[in-house]
Amino acid sequence: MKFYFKNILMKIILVVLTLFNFSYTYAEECGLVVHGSDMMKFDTNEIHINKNCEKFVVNLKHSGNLPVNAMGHNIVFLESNNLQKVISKINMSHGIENGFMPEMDEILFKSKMIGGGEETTLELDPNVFISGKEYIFICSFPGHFALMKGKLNI
Ligand SMILES: [Cu+2]
Repeated sequence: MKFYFKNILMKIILVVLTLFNFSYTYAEECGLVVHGSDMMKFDTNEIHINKNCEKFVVNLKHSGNLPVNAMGHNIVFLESNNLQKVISKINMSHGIENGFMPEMDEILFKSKMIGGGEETTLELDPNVFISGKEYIFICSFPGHFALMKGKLNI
């Protein structure tokens, strides 16, 4: 009888530990905070997207002070092969609310463009990314992609 209770207690402890570990891992891997700065830089050049996540949430924060029309940042996800095509379409005439880009199938996900002190979130569906293909993220403010880009690790 004593052994029986000990066994149950051990099982409960294991379940609690597993649940705690699971939620911790989930929180760690299904979202990420990316900072953009007045120096026209992202604070990361690689984002790991866990395909096991139902959704992946990118929280973009602008840690600078400059306004959106001078140093706006967004985060745009696309296939590496489409980079030239997408950046060739970046133009002030498309407006800040559209990230200075026209509607394009090549743009997989695009956040709002923000200025200093602001933040925005973008939900990605990890299923959109196909293993084996190469993907990148950029800021589509005209001229920023030269410095503000990084790759995805799927
Ligand atoms: Cu930018």
